[in-house]
Amino acid sequence: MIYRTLFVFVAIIALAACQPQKKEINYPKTDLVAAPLIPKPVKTIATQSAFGLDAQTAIYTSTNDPAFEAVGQFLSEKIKGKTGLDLAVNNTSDATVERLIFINQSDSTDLATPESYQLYIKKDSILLNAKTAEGAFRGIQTLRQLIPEQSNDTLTDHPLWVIPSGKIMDAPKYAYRGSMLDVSRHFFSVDEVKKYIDAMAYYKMNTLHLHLSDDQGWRIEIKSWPKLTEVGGATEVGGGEGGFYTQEDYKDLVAYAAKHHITIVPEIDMPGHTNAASVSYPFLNGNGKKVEPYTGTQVGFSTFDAQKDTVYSFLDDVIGEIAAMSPGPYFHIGGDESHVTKKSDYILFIEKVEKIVQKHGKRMVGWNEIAQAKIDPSTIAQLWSNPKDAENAAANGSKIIMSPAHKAYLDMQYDSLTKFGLHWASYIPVDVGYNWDPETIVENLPKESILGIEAPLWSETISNIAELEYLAFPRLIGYAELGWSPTEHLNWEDYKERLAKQAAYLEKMNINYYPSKLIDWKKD
Ligand code: TNX
Repeated sequence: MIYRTLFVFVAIIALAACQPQKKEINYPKTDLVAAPLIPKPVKTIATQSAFGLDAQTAIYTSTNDPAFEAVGQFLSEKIKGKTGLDLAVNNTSDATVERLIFINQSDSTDLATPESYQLYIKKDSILLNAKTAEGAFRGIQTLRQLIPEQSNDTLTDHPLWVIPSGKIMDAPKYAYRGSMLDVSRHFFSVDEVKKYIDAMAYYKMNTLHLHLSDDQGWRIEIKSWPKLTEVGGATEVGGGEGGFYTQEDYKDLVAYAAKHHITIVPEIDMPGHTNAASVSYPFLNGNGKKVEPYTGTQVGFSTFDAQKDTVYSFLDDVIGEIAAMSPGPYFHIGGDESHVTKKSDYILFIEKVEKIVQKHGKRMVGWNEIAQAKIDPSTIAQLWSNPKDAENAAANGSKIIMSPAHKAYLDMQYDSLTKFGLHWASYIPVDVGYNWDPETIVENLPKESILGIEAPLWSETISNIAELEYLAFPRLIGYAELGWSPTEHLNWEDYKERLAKQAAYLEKMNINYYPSKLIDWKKD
């Protein structure tokens, strides 16, 4: 099969080379190494020539895996959006084709991870090698970023987009590169989350954690417990109307994320942060008080009753329904700030819920507090506050997701003048968000224990997409680079020049970014 694909590739190149009408184009000198790519690739070699993208360019992919064809289609759509060119995918009968982009499934041992890719850009062809469609998808983001905003109309008699030639060998540092949206404190619609996914994918992030429940709102329809959304979904911080995803909405989001090779990690926060669930079904409540809807921003006052069997049957249904709609490997159980749960109850609860998550075929993830319980080594702890918890979890064999609040929380204000956001952990200007090393943030953490990094965006202070984007951008782009690029490439001075050049993309995407004065933004 591979040989057949390669044969098709070679044959097409030969065919293209024989085209009588083909004219040599005198490309200007280019420098692939200087391209403002984010995340910065592992290895880049420039060959100073160029590939001219124009209407005579076609896209071909390996056809043995339909997912590769889908990556080709995705690239074609994005090229159309950026340049207006409508490039055919796998149409071998077009005789006008002069240049090719070939997305090739390769079993080369140089492709060490599923997301690794190699990009060879020459005058007449671009070859993208990847072992998996996921790797190919990461590779085409690099290609998208290399296409200039403006065409060059002086080289030929028609518009042509000049892509610098050379070689890129690339692979991620961490397998998990994510962000979290808190859709509970304020609800965000399916389309708003999709827009966030678009930007995450462009910067090669691969995981979106959705914080689907909290004291102020329950956001995911559970068919066996309908009041969760009927009652618990109708509130949010500040008294707004809330909202929730139907199961169809959620599946739509999961599918959209999958098309972008992004995994959704659903979170139902418990045993604390559960007021909205307990308002819907008061038997769940374990704090001994009458439950009322809550639209404030305090934390730590609610808890499930860890002693009741019915609580666990309820959770079996909830986790089961969500797990069945979530193809990713993870289920996040929260576990943070359970200040009114007795410690022994907390431990009992985490250990019981871990079994339920595993029964439904998922790997449990929880905020660092879960390390107080005897968790399974397959369970993942997400560091946000206490480094000791991360150390303990790692010593027990667990992997750690790094989200230290003082470095990685997107809801921290940039400075004291930022209109939205909080500053309980720190102010996080754009450079501070970029300048930290996930490997040294916890003293005694072996680097093999780090699964990756995640930038959470809590939504107590933001109630619409413009506010959400103002906090997330441009810092999210820095976290994407921290999660992907090798440590030796991480350099603020170099990064800020590349970040400056993201303005054109952010503006085209209509993303409301914070125009930090640390950056000399370049809009074209
Ligand atoms: C702490 S981080 C929380 C959230 C808040 C956030 C605000 C974590 C696991 N818990 O409940 O929204 O701070 O920054």
